Amino acid sequence: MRMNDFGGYTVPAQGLYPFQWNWDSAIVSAGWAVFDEARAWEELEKLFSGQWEDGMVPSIVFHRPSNTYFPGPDIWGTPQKPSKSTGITQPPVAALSVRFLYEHTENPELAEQKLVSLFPKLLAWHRWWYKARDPENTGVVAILHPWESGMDNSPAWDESMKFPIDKLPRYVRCDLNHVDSCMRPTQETYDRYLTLLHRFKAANFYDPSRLYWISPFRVTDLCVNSILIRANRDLRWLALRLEKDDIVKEIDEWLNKGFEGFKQLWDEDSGLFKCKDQLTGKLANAPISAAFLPLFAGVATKEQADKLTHNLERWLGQVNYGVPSMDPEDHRFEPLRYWRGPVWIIMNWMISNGLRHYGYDELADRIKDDSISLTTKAGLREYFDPLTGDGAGGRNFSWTAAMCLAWLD
Ligand code: 9WN
Repeated sequence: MRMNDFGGYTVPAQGLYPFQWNWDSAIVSAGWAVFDEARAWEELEKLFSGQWEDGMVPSIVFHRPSNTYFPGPDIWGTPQKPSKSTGITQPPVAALSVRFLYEHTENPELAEQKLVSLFPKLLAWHRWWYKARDPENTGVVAILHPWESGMDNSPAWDESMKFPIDKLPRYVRCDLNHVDSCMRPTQETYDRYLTLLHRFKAANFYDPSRLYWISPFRVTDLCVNSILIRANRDLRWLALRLEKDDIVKEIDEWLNKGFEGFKQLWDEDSGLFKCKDQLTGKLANAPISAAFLPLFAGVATKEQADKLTHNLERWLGQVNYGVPSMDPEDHRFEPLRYWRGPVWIIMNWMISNGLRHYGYDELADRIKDDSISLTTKAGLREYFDPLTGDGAGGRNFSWTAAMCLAWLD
């Protein structure tokens, strides 16, 4: 963690990801909290220093230049507001972190002060999600770019990513300088990532009131929506601490709408939750590990939870280390390629936490034990092969370190 500390913010991995990433930082702050509380708060403050006026917190804040990642600040070309950043967001984990830090504080006075200053920023971000990404009031929010989900290359986007590729300025990827191409998204996928970026830039520099309507990719993502519901619960808890009754009511409405909204994501045939393409109205035909995150959100019914755990047990029976990011029996399963098979420790934490909440302690323990085995065997890697347990992707990865400190200790 100290090695990846670039001065108030932690890069996910040197070289591969040399800036401040949104949900990485939120998770990393919980790791810092275990041994340096002041630094943990600083991580979140630095992230929110990049918050846009309309409340959005960008997926990456470019505090300092680096030429080891593409696309960097020049390609994004966002207006300086207030730091250089991307023009899209990432899963809203920060409210969970603020609650975690507040509950684990050894310095209540400091925690109170930080809560007072961070709360309005968290609230503005959550309001932004509903205003900019659910203008039709469905109860669930849209992502407009796979990078917003945090699960960039998930098979859940395959159908929705079939829009035509625009003529793009010539570009050179940097990720392949750090990681083998067999683990990363394909060139065609990158061309589509860039097509979206340039279209959003052309829409008056990422104008949030326009992007929802013009994007050829508009999806209800299980990861973002589950985290948002869970973050709403924690924001509500924080609002109660601050005695903000009106805000508690506002959050209750989001939660009630969210419970309703999730109903459309349940696929009874497979016994799994699915992401949904908002433009075609179809559920994505991809059994991915985010299917279990509604347990983390607490929006699955007991019957749904039983079906989910039945599936999860089947998946775990096919691999040596859980939880694979896709059903290992699916023909698209690739144990090493980004979000198409490998295990991520942060996903394991969310799934295991959700299972425990529903009373499936044995399964929750199994996932925790697998996470300990993986990190013990392979180190602090970005993700892991569910068959061999080998580490893959970036090395010395910050959120894996944070998970070891805050969850696997
Ligand atoms: C794009 C930093 C980020 C994570 C994402 C992960 C990966 C970036 C990339 O790395 O995405 O944001 O270039 O592949 O998919 O979840 O936040 O660790």
